Amino acid sequence: MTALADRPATAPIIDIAKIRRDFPVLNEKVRDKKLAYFDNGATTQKPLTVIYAMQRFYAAENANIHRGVHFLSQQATFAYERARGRIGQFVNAAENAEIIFVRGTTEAINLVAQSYGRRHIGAGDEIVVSHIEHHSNIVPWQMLAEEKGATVKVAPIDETGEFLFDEFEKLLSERSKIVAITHASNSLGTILPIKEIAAKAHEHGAVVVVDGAQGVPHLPVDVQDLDCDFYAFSGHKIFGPTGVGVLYGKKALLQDMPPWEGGGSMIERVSFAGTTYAPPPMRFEAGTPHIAGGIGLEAAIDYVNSIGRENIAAYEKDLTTYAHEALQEIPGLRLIGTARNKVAVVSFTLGEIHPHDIGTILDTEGIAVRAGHHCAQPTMQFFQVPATVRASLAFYNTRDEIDALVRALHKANEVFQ
Ligand code: C6P
Repeated sequence: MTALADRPATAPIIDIAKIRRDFPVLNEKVRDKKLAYFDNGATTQKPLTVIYAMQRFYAAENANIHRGVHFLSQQATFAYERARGRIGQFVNAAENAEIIFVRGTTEAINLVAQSYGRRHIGAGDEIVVSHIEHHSNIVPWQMLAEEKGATVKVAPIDETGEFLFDEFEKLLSERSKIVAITHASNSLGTILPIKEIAAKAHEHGAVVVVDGAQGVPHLPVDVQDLDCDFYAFSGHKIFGPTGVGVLYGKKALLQDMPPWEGGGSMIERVSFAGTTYAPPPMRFEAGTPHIAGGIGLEAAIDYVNSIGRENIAAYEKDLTTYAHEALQEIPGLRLIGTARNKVAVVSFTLGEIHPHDIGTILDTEGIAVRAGHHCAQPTMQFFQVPATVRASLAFYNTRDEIDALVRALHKANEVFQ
């Protein structure tokens, strides 16, 4: 289709054919066409190792955890806690107790807002977010601010979607108590300089909450190096199951935080005279958790490690550049989000065609994208568009699939001419 297809790959070789065999859904046909799955920002596909790990748990090892003396319960507890440890290593937490299992990024951020936030935020305090946050990293802070009489400040971006560090710095003062910031934007792909943001926020005494939903699937993450106070991510966006996610928190902060949900597992001792709470992480894990989910997430992390996070980042960078260059050839196509440092997210509009119509045409070609506001309405407002088409890539996507996308977009142009 395009001369770009002849461009030599500069990224380190990863064995795409093998990788694609590991993800059965990628070999499905959709609408009688070869599936090209570009909706990885919404959720990623699962490798067989994840599917088998969860199947094995339910078929041979299923039991509740932390409460049984019988063999299966002890095995399940061991597996779940081993998963916690593996996740801790993956993000380089100092201790396993800094890893809290939650349902996903949304729950992780709400946990911080409701527990840390309600204890530490008061009238007149300020919470700083960026203009390109997902609603999950805006609304919990607005709810907290409304309850406490605090204010949410917004760090601006430029017309490429780049985070304006100097402008962010100007917003900070002794009133800043929380900086809640995304590692990478889900609608534009912009990567934010978390380490520098955290250092600056700490100079002003603010704690730093990172929404890592779109960071961890694409970038190596070292929470100690970033020196963030909290880091949240979702299992299903990193090739693991839905319904399980992670909140990393610095131990000293977690120890000082009250529980936000009450129930079994999170207590030390309960009586009608009063209840005492377990230390972290159990203090924040009331009730029976998604045990198979934790085990599946461990398998996903092992899978990602087996490919290598540096290899993934390099391969995806090459593929994203290829996609940008190929898409720019299409008449009327406007890329939304062209920051220098991006994860594999390519957002665009095409002439006056509504993104939903484009999404529908692409679907008839077996191409799965997301068309909409991506739960980032303030970002859409900034670019003065109601919605975009978003192709969010993963390491199993290929240049051939990008070529198929380009062909389908030419077709959309013809249909709507
Ligand atoms: N973004 C997307 O299509 P949950 O739903 O809790 O797993 O993740 C929420 C979330 C938080 N932050 C960012 C940056 C995200 O991208 C998401 C989820 C999906 O972009 C669904 S809206």
